[in-house]
Amino acid sequence: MPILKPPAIPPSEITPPAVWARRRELLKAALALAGTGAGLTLGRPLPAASPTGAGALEPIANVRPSPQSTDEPPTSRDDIVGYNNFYEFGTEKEDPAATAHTLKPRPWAVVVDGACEAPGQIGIEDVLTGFTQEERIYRLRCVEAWAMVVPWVGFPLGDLLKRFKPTSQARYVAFETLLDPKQMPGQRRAVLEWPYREGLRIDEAMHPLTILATGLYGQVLPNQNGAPLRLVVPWKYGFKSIKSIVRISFTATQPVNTWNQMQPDEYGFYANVNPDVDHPRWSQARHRMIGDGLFAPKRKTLMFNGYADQVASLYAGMDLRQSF
Ligand SMILES: Nc1nc2c(c(=O)[nH]1)N[C@H]1C(S)=C(S)[C@@H](COP(=O)(O)O)O[C@H]1N2
Ligand SMILES: [Mo]
Repeated sequence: MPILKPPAIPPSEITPPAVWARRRELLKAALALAGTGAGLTLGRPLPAASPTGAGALEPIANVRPSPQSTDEPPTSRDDIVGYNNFYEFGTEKEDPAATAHTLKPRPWAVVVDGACEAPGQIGIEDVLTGFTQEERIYRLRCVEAWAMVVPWVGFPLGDLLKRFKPTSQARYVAFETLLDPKQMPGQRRAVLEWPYREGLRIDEAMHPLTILATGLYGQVLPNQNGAPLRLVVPWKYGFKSIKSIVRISFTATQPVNTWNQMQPDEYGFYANVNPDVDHPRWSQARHRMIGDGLFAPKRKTLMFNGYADQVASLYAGMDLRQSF
């Protein structure tokens, strides 16, 4: 059934970072005030957000630190689990934390098919126990001006892909999020073409920096961050990091990716963080870290999000203005 294209909604600043920061600061100020008076009922700090499953999330055993990590200080967990982009649970940054409790991340299986010798599926328990879980502290940068440093738990995507024996026909890898409007009420509205889809070229998918994340801050992923399994590609904009994956397919041709399908002139297939290629409606040369104060200066955005030494060679000979 054809879906009527709604007016363009970018994966955007419906709640801009500055407004979010201001809300948090007001909340802190209100709490401080309550603390000074006889604020008996408000003596206990209120959570800044109410992250789904906070406090009840399983720790991941035997996580080893990864040498691939940045040494930048991680963003606070409250911000990572309270300020999200996950249109299956609403278009505002605070919606997923409030509503993603309807997602059931267990049991869960991921189908792997397409151009490979051993297609099949793998359950989330086998994903958690079958691969060496590493803590990798990566920066996630959105197309708009916000970024976070996240201590992900995960493992290289390539480790999983190899088990399914891709053939020489496998030039790309396509990913799909769960399609289930009961669990994902945002899918009842045609704000995007569901299910959410993403793709990588095979060499990008096999690059050791590309991970499947199973957790953050030492625990399994909260629903709003893409439970039970999501992609993280640290040198690309956040929209490549598809959440709650149910299908991975090896393909011969470049797969569809949702934001490119919606707005091809604004969101390319490659989506490499590139300060020299502006989004048509804003500059991408600078960004703000979530958690920096309201008046902190924006930071200069680095080519490939600071991972140029590791990944620039993947794009040798390509015109990155053309392939943005
Ligand atoms: N299925 C799905 N995956 C998604 C999105 C989405 O709306 N649906 N949003 C993307 C965008 S634009 C960003 S910036 C990141 C946000 O990840 P975070 O909420 O863990 O910070 O998820 C990406 N993955
Ligand atoms: Mo994003």
